[in-house]
Amino acid sequence: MSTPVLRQIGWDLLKVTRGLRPCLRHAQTFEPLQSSSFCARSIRPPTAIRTASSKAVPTRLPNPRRLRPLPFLAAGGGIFTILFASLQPFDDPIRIAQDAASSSPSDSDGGLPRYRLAEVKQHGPKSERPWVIYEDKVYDITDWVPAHPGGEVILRAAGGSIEPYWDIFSIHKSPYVREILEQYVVGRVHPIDLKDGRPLRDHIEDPFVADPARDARMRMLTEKPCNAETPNDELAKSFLTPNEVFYVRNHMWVPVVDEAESDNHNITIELPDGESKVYSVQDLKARFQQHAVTAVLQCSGNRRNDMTRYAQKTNGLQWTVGAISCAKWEGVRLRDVLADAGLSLEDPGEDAKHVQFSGLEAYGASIPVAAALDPMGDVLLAFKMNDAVLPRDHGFPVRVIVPGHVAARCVKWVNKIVVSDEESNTTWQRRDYKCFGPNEAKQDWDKYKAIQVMPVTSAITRTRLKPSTNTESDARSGQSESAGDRVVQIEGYAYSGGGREIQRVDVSLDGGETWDQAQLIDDTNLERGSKVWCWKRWKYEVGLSTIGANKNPHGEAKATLVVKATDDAYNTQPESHKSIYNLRGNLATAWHRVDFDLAAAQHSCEEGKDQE
Ligand SMILES: Nc1nc2c(c(=O)[nH]1)N[C@H]1C(S)=C(S)[C@@H](COP(=O)(O)O)O[C@H]1N2
Ligand SMILES: [Mo]
Repeated sequence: MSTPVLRQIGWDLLKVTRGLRPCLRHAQTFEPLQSSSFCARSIRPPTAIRTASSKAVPTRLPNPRRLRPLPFLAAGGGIFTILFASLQPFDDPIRIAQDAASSSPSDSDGGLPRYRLAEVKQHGPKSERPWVIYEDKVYDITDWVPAHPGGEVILRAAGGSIEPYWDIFSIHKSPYVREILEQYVVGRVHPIDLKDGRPLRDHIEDPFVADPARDARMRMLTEKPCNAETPNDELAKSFLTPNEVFYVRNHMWVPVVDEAESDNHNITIELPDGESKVYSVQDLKARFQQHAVTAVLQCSGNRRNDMTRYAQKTNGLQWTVGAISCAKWEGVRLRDVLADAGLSLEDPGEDAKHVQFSGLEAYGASIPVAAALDPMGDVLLAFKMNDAVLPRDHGFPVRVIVPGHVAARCVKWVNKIVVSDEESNTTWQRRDYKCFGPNEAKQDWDKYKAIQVMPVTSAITRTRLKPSTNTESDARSGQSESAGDRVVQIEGYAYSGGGREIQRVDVSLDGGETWDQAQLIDDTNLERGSKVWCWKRWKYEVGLSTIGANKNPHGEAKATLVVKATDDAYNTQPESHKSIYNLRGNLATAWHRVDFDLAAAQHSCEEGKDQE
C-alpha cells in the first residue's frame, strides 16, 4: 500500500490497529450485496437471566481516556468503508472460550454488564456517548469517532446494531477491526432482547426506511441500497431521460434533508492552505451565476452483464444497458465557487492537484484539479435536474456533475469539497473504479489510475417491427402483409466521454461480418454546455427479409445484430469483451450484440401484431 493511502487513513488508526495493513491489502470489493451473506453464529443462550434493571450501571468504569468530548468531525468515507468492509463475523477463539466458560450472564465475560436495547438506544448519534451493537456486544464508540477521518459515519448506527450497515458492503473477513472494537466494549445485550445471539430483528433500525419510492418501470437490481437501471423502452425513447426513470446507483441509503431546511444545507470548502469556507445552498444560488448543462451520467459498470456473458464472471452489479441516462442539470460552476473560496484559478499552486467531494452518507470521490477548473469543463454543483428540483435519489439538495467523466465522480448530497494534493481516500476512488488487464487476477491497486473520462460505447436498446402504414385496416381485417415487406426498427444510443461527439454508428445484421451506418438523431437543439456531453440516439431500419437472409451459421432462425460507435477522436469500441476483461467488469464497452429472433418476428407478423 502506498504511503499516501496510509497517510490518509490516519496514523492514529494505524497505531491502534496494528494488523490493519494486511486487511486493507486483501480487501477486494465493496459492492453492495445482493443479499445478506451474514451467517448467524449461534451463541449458547445463558442459563439464567438477570432481572432487567431500568438503569444498568456498568460494573467497570469506562477508561478515562475515552472521556474526551467530541471534537469536530471530519468528513470522508475511508475508514467507514474499511471498518464495515472488515467487520465480518469470524470465529473468535477467545470469545468462544468465554462463552463456553460462562454459566450465568452476570459473571460471564469478565463481568460485562447487560444492557436492554432501550438503554442502548439512548446512546444515539446525538448523545454524549454514542454506542453501537455488534452481534450481542455493546461498544462505546465515543473515542473511535474523532480519531478517524470519516469515522462519524458510524454514528448513523449509534443507539442500535451496526449489522445492517455492513450488510451494505461486501464481505471481507478480518479479525483486526474486531480487535480494535474490543477495546471499546462496554457490555452485552440483555438476553431478553436477543434471539439466536443477535438483537431482536424489529429492534434493528433499517437504514433504508426513509428511502424514496421508486417508479415501477425501473429495472431493480438491488433495493437496499437502491440500484436500478433505466428500462430499455425508456432509454432511446427521449433524449432527456425523465427523472422518474433515470438510473439510480446508490452505495448506501438516501440521506434525509428536510425540504424546508434544504437552503440551509451547507457545503464546506477546504483549500490546500487549510483555509475553509462554508456555503449554504442559499448562498450558492444567490451569489453565483447559474448554468444549464446537458450531460449523460454513466456508471462504469454499465453493460457489465455483457462482459460476464461473453468473457467470464465479473464482480459487481450485473447492469445491462441501462446504467446510463441523460439530463439537463442546472446549478453553479464549481470553478466559480472555488475561486470565491480563495483558490487562484490561474495558479492554484503545487498542492492543488485533486478536488475531493464527500456526500452526506459517506460516499466520496475526486477529480483532477484541471478538470474542476477547466472553463470548458462545465463542472457543476447542481440543484436542478430536467427543470425540476433535484430528486432525492439523485442528490437532493445538491450534487456534483462532472460532464464526460464516470458518474462515480458526480457525488450526490455533497457536503464537503477539499482541494488537496491527494485523491479522495475512499475505496471508490482508489480501488473500485480501475481496469486491470484480462490476465491480471491480482489487482495491484496503485498500479493504474482511477477511471475519469469515459471511453466510447453504444447499445441497442430496442428492436421492433415498425407499424406498417395500413396497420389499422390489417388489424380490422385480420390480415397482414407478407413478412418480407415488414420493416424492423433498431434503436439505441452511443456515447463517448470527454466531450467527444459521436461521429458514426455502425450496425451489422450478421454478427459483425458486414456493416452499414445508422441514422443519427439530431437532438442538438437540446444540447447545452461547452462541449458535447450527451449521447447520440440512433436508429436503423431494415426489411425483415434482409435480416432473414442472415440466419446464423447453425441455420437457426436467429440473427445477431451488432452495434459499435466511433467518436470524433476516432476512438472506437473493441470487438470482444474477452480482450478487455477485468474482474470488476468495469468499462464493458465491446461491440453490443443482440440476438434477433426471426421466427418470433415472423410469427408476430402473421398475427398482425407489432413486436415491442
Ligand atoms: N453520495 C453519493 N454519490 C454518488 C454515489 C453514491 O452512492 N453516493 N454513487 C455514484 C455512482 S457509482 C454513480 S454511477 C452515480 C449515479 O448517479 P444517479 O444515481 O443519479 O444515476 O452517482 C455517484 N455519486
Ligand atoms: Mo457507478
